[in-house]
Amino acid sequence: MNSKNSVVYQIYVKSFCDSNGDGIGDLNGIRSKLPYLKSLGVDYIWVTPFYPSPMFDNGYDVADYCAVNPLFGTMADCEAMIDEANRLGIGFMFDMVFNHTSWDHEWFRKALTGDPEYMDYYIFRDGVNGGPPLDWTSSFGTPAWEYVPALDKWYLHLFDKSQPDLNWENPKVREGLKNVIRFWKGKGVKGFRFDVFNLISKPEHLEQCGSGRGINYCKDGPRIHEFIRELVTDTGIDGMVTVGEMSSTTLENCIRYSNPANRELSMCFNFHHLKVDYKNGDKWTLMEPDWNALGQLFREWQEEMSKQGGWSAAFWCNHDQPRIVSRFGDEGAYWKQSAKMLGTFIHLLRGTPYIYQGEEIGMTNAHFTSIEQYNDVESVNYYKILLERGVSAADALEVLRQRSRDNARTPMQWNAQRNAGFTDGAPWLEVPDNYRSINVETEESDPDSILNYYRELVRLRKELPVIADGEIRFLQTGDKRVFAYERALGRQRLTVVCNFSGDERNASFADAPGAESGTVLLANGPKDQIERLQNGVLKLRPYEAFAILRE
Ligand code: TEU
Ligand code: CA
Repeated sequence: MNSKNSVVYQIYVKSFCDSNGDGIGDLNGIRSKLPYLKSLGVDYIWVTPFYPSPMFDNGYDVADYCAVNPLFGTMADCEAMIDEANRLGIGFMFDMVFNHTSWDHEWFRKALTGDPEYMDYYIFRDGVNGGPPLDWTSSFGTPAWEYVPALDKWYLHLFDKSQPDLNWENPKVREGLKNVIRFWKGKGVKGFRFDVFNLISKPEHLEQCGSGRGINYCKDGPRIHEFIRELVTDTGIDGMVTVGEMSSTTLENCIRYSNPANRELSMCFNFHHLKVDYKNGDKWTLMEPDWNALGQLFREWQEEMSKQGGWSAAFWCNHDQPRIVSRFGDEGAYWKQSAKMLGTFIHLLRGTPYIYQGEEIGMTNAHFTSIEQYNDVESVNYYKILLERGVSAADALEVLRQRSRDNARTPMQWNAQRNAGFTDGAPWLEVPDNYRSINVETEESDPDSILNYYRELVRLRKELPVIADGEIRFLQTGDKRVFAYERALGRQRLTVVCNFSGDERNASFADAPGAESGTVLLANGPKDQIERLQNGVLKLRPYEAFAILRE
């Protein structure tokens, strides 16, 4: 597997940098920003899908896995981007959307003609009593089965109806997808991210499943480990960096996916920690974060992964999540402190940290005020669903302001000029109005900026083996909004303390004996923590974060 001191940067291509003024980010735009990414110190770039697509789900509906969408550039642009990054020592990780294709993919087009060979690439079933085979909903709120009158059959789509699910039981599907990996590997790509990967193995007796959200029946299915191992070993990518998006997986499965002995993946994303503010598990009902649950989840997953040889992807943000500073931090009075605190917590964990574009400068949620400003299929669908549930338009908009995926997808804020320097044209999604103060150029010139703090976090992981390789143990702090952990390697100890609140809080050091004999390695404010410690208790500043190192 890749080395444990690596850091990954995620680019949402549509919103990163537009090189030709059409308002849409593109591959040449990415290439032009490689020196910036080099200066951040990242090792890999995960770039979201840029393949031909009708864009119902912004490219996660792939019509051709081995080509470039003209919206984003050409194959020559793509090759130049890969080669340039490789020269700089940065590897690309491409996004493999293998649970489903677009309905424009040639396999599905052939299936729709009734060709039995290609119908078996997908999951077609007969209806029941004139309705779908099962009463399932998709992840985007719509029914999960779509009727095809010409075939008198229904097909499964766990996401949008333009994203029919593939039938992984069919060896031809698996072979076809292996060829996609081989193709990009041949172009010099250094790793892969696999979209909703733990949904690919469907239940053995699909027809007998109950009703509800389809994905709940499909996660970590019966042949999942076999399918992953086969794909990885047959394409020879088991030495490369690979990450599976494993929404709602179990800890036990996560360890199996990522323990090198199983030859499956380098690591997994899971989202349990990003559901602690979902009321009764519903993303669309607002709730304050359950801090106890958040602390407990990190403790359990980090410690067990460490003990049982698993490896985590450590992250707060991606293109599907609201901005973390707006969510678990404070984008107002404590914008800078809280963004740095959240970065500290993730980057000093055991696992590979991911930085989502704009996180490193403390980008916030979009602050949209009208439904017309939203683009995302999920947001648009759920706005309607919320109104149907009787939620007022104002309340529904408030839910979107906090939960919409578009919060993450606003253009990258490069400078204080028009459109934040993202494009010379009209951006496909509006730029938040705070770009005049929150942008790369401004933060480059401020030694105390969030950007420069992230640079330090990345550098420390490379300098200190205790960060990259150490064991982890969570500490009792006596406060549910103060999270602390200790990393250990040989005789070295790194104690990390983070105040996840905008109040002064007391942190007990009883669980970290000897910490006061170390030195403060890093802090998001003055490095005076050891002097302030009294009788093993430290009064923390709002959103304070620091790390103490000792031999
Ligand atoms: O995401 C899957 C996923 O779990 C989330 O999109 C989830 O549906 C959403 O956050 C629920 O609120 C992956 C991609 O990251 C996403 O962009 C795609 O839309 C989705 O798969 C389908 O390919
Ligand atoms: Ca463009």
